[in-house]
Amino acid sequence: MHSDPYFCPMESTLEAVSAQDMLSFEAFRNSVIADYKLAIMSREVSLLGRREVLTGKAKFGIFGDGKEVAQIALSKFFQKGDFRSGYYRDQTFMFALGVANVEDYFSQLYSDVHNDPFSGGKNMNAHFASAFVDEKGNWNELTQSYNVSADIAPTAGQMMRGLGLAFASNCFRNAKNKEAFKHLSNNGNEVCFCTIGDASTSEGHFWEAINAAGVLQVPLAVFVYDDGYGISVPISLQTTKGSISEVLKGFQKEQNTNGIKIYTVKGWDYAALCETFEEGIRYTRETHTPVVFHVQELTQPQGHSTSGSHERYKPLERLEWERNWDCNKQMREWLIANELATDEVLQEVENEAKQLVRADKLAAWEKYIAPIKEKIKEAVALVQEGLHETDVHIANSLLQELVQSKEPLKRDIFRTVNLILEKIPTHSNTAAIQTFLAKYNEAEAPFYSKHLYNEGPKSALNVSVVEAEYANEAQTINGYEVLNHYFDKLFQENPKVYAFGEDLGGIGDVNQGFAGLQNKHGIDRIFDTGIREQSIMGQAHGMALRGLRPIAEIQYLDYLLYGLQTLSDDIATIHYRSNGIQSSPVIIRTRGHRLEGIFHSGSPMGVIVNALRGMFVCVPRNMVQAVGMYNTLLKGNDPALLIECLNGYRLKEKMPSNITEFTVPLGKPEILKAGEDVTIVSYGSTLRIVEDAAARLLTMGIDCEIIDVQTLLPFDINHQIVASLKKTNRILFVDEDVPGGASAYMYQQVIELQGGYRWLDVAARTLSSKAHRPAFGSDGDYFSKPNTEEIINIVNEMMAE
Ligand SMILES: Cc1ncc(C[n+]2csc(CCOP(=O)(O)OP(=O)(O)O)c2C)c(N)n1
Ligand SMILES: [Mg+2]
Repeated sequence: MHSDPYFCPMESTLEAVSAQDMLSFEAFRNSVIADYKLAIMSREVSLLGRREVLTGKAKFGIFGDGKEVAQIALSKFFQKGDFRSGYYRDQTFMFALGVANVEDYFSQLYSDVHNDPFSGGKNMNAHFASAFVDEKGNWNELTQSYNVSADIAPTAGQMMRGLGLAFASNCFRNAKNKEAFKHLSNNGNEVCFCTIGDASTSEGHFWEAINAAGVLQVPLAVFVYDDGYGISVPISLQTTKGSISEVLKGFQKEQNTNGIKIYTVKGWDYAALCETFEEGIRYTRETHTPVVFHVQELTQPQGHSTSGSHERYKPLERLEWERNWDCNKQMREWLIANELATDEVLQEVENEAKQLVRADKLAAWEKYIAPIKEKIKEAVALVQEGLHETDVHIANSLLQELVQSKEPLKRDIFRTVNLILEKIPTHSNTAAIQTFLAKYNEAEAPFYSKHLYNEGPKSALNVSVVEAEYANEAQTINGYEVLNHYFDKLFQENPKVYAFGEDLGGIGDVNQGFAGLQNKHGIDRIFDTGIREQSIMGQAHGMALRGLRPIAEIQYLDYLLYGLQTLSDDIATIHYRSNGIQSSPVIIRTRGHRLEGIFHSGSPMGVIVNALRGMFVCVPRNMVQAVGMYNTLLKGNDPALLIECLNGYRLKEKMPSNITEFTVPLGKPEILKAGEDVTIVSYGSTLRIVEDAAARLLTMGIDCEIIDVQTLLPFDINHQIVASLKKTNRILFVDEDVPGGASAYMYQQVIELQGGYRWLDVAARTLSSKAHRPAFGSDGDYFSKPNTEEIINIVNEMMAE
């Protein structure tokens, strides 16, 4: 403890305070008052933000009131190059860093697609992001910026990403070739600041991340904002012993153990917050020991969000306590008690802060609403032009509402104008009005859809095709050996690539793709993890966001469900929800479709293609195709899942000579066997059953065309399958998912999207596994999964129809 009551460590304060100034009491006082002013500004943002929602200018609002002082304190120790993985309460933190300003904040609240710098109007308010990549998809100099990974709403999801962002610092600190990473890291000194609410620590994600951080020893600083509630549910129903710091004690690092360091601090105590954070952040930055700050006694002056009122569930005494222990009120009293400012000075500061916020809020609203009002004027002029006298009343009564609305939406323009055209079908200006609507739609709609995938030079779809080459004496080897040779060469050539997962390091994965490679390329690049799929996904995600190229394993496809939340909510949406300023090119490697029994033979591809829009889903039939897809993916910036066939590791394949260069294009099916009578569409390990059936059908005089779709996302970009259907007029989709799973997805793509229905002579069919999971043993497989006889029967039926 420092004896000087005014002491607040300011080494890394964001305000440029010179060393000399530091010594002066005046400078110290000014900076503390500036902090108070920021706290007041941020509070005003919360108060006005709520009002904007309640008066109809925005749809929903969630604010950071009651957490201002702690965030100002922690932001002092956030350095350039550091990362944040946080949640919706962090507005003051973001204002303090300058990552957000008040105008930006309100632009996002208004879901302004043109001016919300964090998500382009896609994410709810208070979901922040800073740019990690430039427009071409190249990584920025992240050592020079305050880095904020794009927020998600699912509580505790940020823990997974935070673990990964922190873990990347370990990768950089241990990297042999530091020169290659100069723009991404300063020797791994970067800390990841991870904020989370007290109630969200009830999620498994929190515990999985804390345990992994304790094992891995990463520079992760977790701030638990404890305001005693998760919406209406009190901490007594959330946390054992009602205290996260108490219950974490077993994780406490001791001499000669790993673990985490735990701090507790009151969220209204400015001086203690500064001191505690300074010590803890310095410690984790230097030692890479994770730290948890339990920030206690925080409040929610306006309750949880605009969706409700906390008077409904907080006892009167609690509400009274919250008023007295409001951090801004406490800071004000502290300033006066320590003679750092008088009441008059603070009133002036408060007035000025409030005025600034009002002006910026207004500016954001004007920016948002002016172009919409402009369009309304245009629409009104077009409707009134050439309007027949008898129709004036109809048109005006509809236009009036639009013109008088204080918060008109774009959709109101479309609705009103279309209604007018419906009611006045003889309007002489109909053509011009329709052109206006079409153009407006064309201009606006893309803002709501773009950036699901990379579109520019870093799109894997733009990677040029390099055919596999084979030397005359090319070896024929096992599929797993193809992978092993490939990974060996890949790790020699590309220092950004890392691989990890359960049983991947020491034994080189359960099918030996990495056998012997840890010894060769180092335990820092090829390594084992605990059994914790969700945080393996998060680990990969954080590394990828920081410019590395992780290949992370899910040991068997069935266990992807454990990692699905991070994949679906976070990784698959990051490019979209950050409006293209962040990318996470993870490659999730797994193996599946056919092994044994209920939990090792799953092929939940319908779940996957529906959950992972925003990722690529590759389903190669053999390991050479898999390698070609890995090569393609490594050239792009989008995340991908690649499923190797469990029944393919011991099949013999010829080894290409240009193993790290050849590419397999995504979204381009391959015709494995040309035929005239029936098109059979499938992928992955099922193709071997299809090929077996086709050979037997040929002896019966039925000539099948077999198409391997190769990737489910994207799916047959050039519509090659419908071209086959035009020839055969019969089509069967076969896979190992449940009925109505990915086979239904393929059916929809070809029959509806590609217009395949026009070429059908007989009803299109799907053949999948049974609805239950595959039973154990080879007969369990035969009676659960599609088998050769079933395919033969269906095809015969189709031929006879
Ligand atoms: C996975 C998930 N479950 C539920 C919700 C709905 N929800 C949003 S915030 C919240 C309470 C969170 O409380 P806490 O973590 O204490 O944060 P606070 O809002 O109090 O700062 C809940 C239940 C959600 N967003 N995500
Ligand atoms: Mg809470």
